[in-house]
Amino acid sequence: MPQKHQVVDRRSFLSACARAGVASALMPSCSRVAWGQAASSVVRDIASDPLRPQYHLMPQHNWMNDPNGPIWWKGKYHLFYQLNPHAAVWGDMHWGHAVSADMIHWRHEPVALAPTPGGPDSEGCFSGSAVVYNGVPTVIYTGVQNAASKDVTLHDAADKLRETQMLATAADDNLLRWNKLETPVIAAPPAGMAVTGFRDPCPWQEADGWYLAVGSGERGKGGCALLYHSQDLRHWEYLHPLAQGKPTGSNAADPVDSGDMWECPDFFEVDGRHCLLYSTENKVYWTTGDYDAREHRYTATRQGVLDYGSYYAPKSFRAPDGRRILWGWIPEARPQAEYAAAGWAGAMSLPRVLGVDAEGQLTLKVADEAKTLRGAAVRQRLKGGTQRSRLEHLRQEIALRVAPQTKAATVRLIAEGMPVWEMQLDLTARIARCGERTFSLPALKPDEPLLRLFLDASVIEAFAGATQAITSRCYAVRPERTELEVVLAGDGAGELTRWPLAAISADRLTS
Ligand code: DQQ
Repeated sequence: MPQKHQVVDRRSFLSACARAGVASALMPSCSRVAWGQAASSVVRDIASDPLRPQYHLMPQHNWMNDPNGPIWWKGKYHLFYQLNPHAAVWGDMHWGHAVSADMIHWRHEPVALAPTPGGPDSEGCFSGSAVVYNGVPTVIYTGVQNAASKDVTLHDAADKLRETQMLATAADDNLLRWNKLETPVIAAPPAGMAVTGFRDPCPWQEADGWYLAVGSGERGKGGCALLYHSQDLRHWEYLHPLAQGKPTGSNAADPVDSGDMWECPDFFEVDGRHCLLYSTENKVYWTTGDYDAREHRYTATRQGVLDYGSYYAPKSFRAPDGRRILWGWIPEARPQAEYAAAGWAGAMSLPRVLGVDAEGQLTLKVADEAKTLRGAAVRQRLKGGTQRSRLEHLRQEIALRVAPQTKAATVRLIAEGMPVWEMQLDLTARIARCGERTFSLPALKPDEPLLRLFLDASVIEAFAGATQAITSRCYAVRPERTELEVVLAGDGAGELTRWPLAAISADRLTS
């Protein structure tokens, strides 16, 4: 299979390439930075690139990674994200900004946060979160800067940086202008702790003030999320680890690769249960468990992998109707030279609604807002054997339901006669295989699709039942020459429903 599930090694192409070609950003800390004015030839190439997704949020060009600070404010959804405004490779992190009425159609706004020369975020505004404090949208994020080795908290093959937690407040209700505090609100990790990293703050409010989890790890002890407490978001007291992994004994150059550093902790309550997500080892783990709100201790009782494919660093928020919505970064899985040349890299997943079932299992489902993209449904009755249909374009939602006697199903995308993506579902052993990944299949509720696919050019978000997800990148699909093949074993039967989906912008630049 040409399909590959691979999460980009973010730091292997870190500063060197991004900063080499890029003059350091001389930007006031809270100015509106215009970007996105790429040369028209570049825009033309990007707009006509058949591999570029058409209904997933992406910057108009250049590099995107983690979702940052999703928030509902004054009737609109705001989503920020890690952006390199200068090139389609990781580096010189800014916060890009997009605004939406429905979480599907977006308007790009100017850069929200840019590194301040000479400031604690001079080398980048890393990931963080948004909350409303005293009626003012406020973001807490990680600033990185070069520093003396005693202050360095981010050590990996490419970087030696000091990470501090920074705060900025919105200066207007459109969240276009932000005022940064000049000094960090948390300037160093807990005294005496040999951390493997210190970033990606996640704040929440409780009866006695604000709490904050920071992604970290302790040498010899494993990855963890460090817990802080504050009354005003500006002065923080360290309490203890909110959750602690296990030592791995690894000497990996990047502690994230071995699980010794947890990135992007996300802690929240949903369906009456507490849930902690964190990203490490190129995966996103979910845990559900018990939170002792007096002692502020969290005990995970169940855990799993949130998405088995190209999906990383997710961040959730509470929508005004109470739904817990998760955004995640869909990295590229092709060589850097290819995506750098393409002029765009990274996409935002569709919004996923999270839940926790009675057994403590995390559930996820694409938000119903995505149904607004649907064209007329095409339904096909399936019987045992192979059935193929031609896709008129590469924007499709596909739902496969199978009758109880069906023992196995295979779903394939075929481009120019060759299989380019495949999911095998063994309904007897209750196992799914997709590329190199294998995962268990959940029991289905009556009439629940076995498989739901969202194909968008080179992105395929796939969901098996209510609990399993795998996001693939497939660069071998061809518009108008891609077919969908379903093979049902023996006496299998089922139904395939397919909806062509609309692009979210007329100019193919998701703007
Ligand atoms: N991406 C950010 C970090 C975070 C990582 C930097 C996860 O804040 O740890 O771009 O992808």
